Amino acid sequence: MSILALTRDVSPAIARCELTHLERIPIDPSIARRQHAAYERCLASAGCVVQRVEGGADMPDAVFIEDIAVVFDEIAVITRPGAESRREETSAVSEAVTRYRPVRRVEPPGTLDGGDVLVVGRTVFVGCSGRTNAAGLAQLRCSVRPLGYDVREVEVRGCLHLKSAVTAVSDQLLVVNREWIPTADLTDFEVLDVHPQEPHAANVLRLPDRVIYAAAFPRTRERLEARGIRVDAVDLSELAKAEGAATCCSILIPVPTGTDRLNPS
Ligand code: CIR
Repeated sequence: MSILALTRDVSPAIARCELTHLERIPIDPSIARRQHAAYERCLASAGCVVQRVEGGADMPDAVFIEDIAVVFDEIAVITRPGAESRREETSAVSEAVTRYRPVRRVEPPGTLDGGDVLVVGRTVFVGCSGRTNAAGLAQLRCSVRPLGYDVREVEVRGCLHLKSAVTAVSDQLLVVNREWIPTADLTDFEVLDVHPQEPHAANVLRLPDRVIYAAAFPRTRERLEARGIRVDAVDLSELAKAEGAATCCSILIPVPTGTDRLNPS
């Protein structure tokens, strides 16, 4: 198996991104682009095959590709983002994902952002955030319950997405900011708390042998490393001004080795 990592370039218009919990401050697209390229190199050095989805220059948030598709082993679900400004991001991502999975789509009135969906083994946590509504959650459940996934709703408060508050480092261990989600919703899993001075530190991008992690969280990183987890840190500070984090800049798709090129030669 290989892991294909779909990414999307930083738009020159990123400064016009959606913002929910942050004040708008200037974002330098060239710095954001450099950081994004370093993130892609980090994925490649972890063994992922990085493929950029074309287009999106006029879509300020296109780099945050995670929100556009949720990939399972059996199918992919193309979302209907909660922010209307992001809905045109779906067509190119859908075209890329269709090469690797049968696709289902979230239809109106449903809204769902990929950042609100955390898949851990056969458990699917879905955050009810400002971006994901009950209809979106119900549609996702209809798509994956027949495949044997247990879809659990999680209340999200005070942050953008579920994955701002919790991600998985293994099938047993979750990194969590308890201020933003009730841990009672996470039964059956062990919880590692973010450092209190690092509220945004719950977002790790899980790969088979390591996690990719924002360099801004050294204290929580220590906690991860103390658990024996390999952490590859990357500076995502410019993307963080657009409310982006480690998971949101890629869609990971396990594929049989040899089928991991968008344009096989
Ligand atoms: C937005 O508000 O949609 C973007 N500015 C940031 C999206 C970040 N996505 C994610 O964490 N999954």
